[in-house]
Amino acid sequence: MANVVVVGSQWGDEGKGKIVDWLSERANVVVRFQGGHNAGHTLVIDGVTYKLHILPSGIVRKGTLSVIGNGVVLDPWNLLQEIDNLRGQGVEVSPENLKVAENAPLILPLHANLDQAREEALGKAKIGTTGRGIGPAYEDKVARRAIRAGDLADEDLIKAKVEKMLFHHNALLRGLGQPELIGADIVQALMELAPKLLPYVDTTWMVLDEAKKAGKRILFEGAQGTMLDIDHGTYPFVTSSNVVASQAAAGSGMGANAIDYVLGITKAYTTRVGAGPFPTELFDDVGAGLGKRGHEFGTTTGRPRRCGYFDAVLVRQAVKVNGISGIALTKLDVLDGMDELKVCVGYNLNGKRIDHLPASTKDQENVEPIYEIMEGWSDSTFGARSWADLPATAVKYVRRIEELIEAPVALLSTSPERDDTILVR
Ligand code: 2SA
Ligand code: MG
Repeated sequence: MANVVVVGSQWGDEGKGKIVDWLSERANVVVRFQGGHNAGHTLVIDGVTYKLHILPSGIVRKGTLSVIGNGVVLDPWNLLQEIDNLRGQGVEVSPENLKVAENAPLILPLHANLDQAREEALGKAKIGTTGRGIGPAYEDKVARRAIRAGDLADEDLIKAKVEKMLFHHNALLRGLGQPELIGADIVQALMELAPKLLPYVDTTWMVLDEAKKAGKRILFEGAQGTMLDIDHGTYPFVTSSNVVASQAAAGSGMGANAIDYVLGITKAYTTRVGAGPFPTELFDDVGAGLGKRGHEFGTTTGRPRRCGYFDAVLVRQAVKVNGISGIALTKLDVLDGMDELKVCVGYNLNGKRIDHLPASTKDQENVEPIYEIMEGWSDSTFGARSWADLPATAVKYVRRIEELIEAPVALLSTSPERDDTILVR
């Protein structure tokens, strides 16, 4: 495999961290191309757990270059903290193995404050964001007033940009009856930060072009999942970036032809954190059992995840909008011991059968899943390392999923340990 994009095919938390880590062993460069520290990728290596939020997963491997691309919104204070934490765990991080795009917009404290204040004001109608300031930072990027990593080299520019940014944000604060922000304070905080961040800042599209020319293998590490994509997800209950595979090109400054393979990470059942439609959600003991056995708590916020049956309609849609070449199926072992399994194969909407998730929020809330019932298995699949180790009914489940989603299972993962990865094809 040459250059691979890894994307989540559901609502995030599909187990991308482990697969990305497994793939990063075979890559020379790992690139984050969207999102920010709302991602939470857990890596377990030789029994040591690393929790990454903004750093690309390649960072824990010697000799691998990690790139934070222009498509990311970067909280620089959080980045420096994460670097410190990793160093505390004995991981080397330096401008040699970490590069930050000069054109990556920064998340400032005002963005996180706004994110949280808005969620609070929305009350029951809230999105359930991670509160990290992701949405407001992307808003400022699109509104052309963002401060970008490379700007930190120029104090005069920072002063002008902060003023422009506050022209907007202070008007908002005034409207809410809240105290206005003082530009000089923000400028000072950014200037104190500058010497710490700037050593990592680079023209990353060029770095990546050089890597490509040198025949290096590049891994694009997606965060969140397709149903959280700003265009293709369950809008407005989505994150504020494009998370689909094509964003790997735009969000890193590489051409679309840099992508050789799109790997969709897919959990053997479905979970979601935060609010929004979830057709196969379970509110019974079966759902609670999935959450318990699957340790379904968010890496970033620790929130319990909502759980439900596998939704093949939704994943098939993800296969199409990403151009998924094959999937990595994760957490099959969580289904061990269930007598029967249900797989959603279509929806009923107002008395009509449909085979895709409609775009309207109202329709998304009203679709009723049509289930196919499959036999479960009692044997353990946990830690299985070969296809032959799997119970026949588990194999049947996997094969049926492949058929329904119109994509092959390229990898099967049966535990958080890296070595328990079954290469199917
Ligand atoms: P935000 O903070 O503006 O991005 O929140 C908007 C919605 O997006 C959801 N969201 C997520 N849902 C699941 N996982 C997320 N991150 C993963 C983690 C990382 C991953 O483990 O924490 O799998 O890549 C994530 N980030 C945002 C959020 O719940 C809101 O519904
Ligand atoms: Mg996660």
